[in-house]
Amino acid sequence: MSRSHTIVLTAVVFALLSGVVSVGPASAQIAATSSTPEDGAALDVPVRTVRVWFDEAPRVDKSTLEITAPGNRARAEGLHSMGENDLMARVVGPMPDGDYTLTWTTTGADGREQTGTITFTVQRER
Ligand SMILES: [Cu+2]
Repeated sequence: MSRSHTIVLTAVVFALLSGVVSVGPASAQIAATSSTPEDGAALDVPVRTVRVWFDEAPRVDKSTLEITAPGNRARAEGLHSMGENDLMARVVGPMPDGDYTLTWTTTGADGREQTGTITFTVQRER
């Protein structure tokens, strides 16, 4: 290996190492801990409210809860927190049987936006 190759390689290794160091444990990112409905839930009734809990207080003004599904007309409205490190919204509109995705976006104390999804199924008994 030539000397110039060695210098470039050293610079790359140093950049990688300093990147790892800057992601230190002090800058923990907000993460979801649980939800209603639970991720993967199979429900036999439509959902009236959705709620997601986090490992720290989410900033409601920098958060969204959105329900999506093929042909979906259900919407999450009235986003708020119940003061338990949570986001909550009521569900309005029809929710026919189907596979739904609840997408949350929020920002924690570190100011960095995080997002995640919870999926659930509605299948009424016949
Ligand atoms: Cu509430």
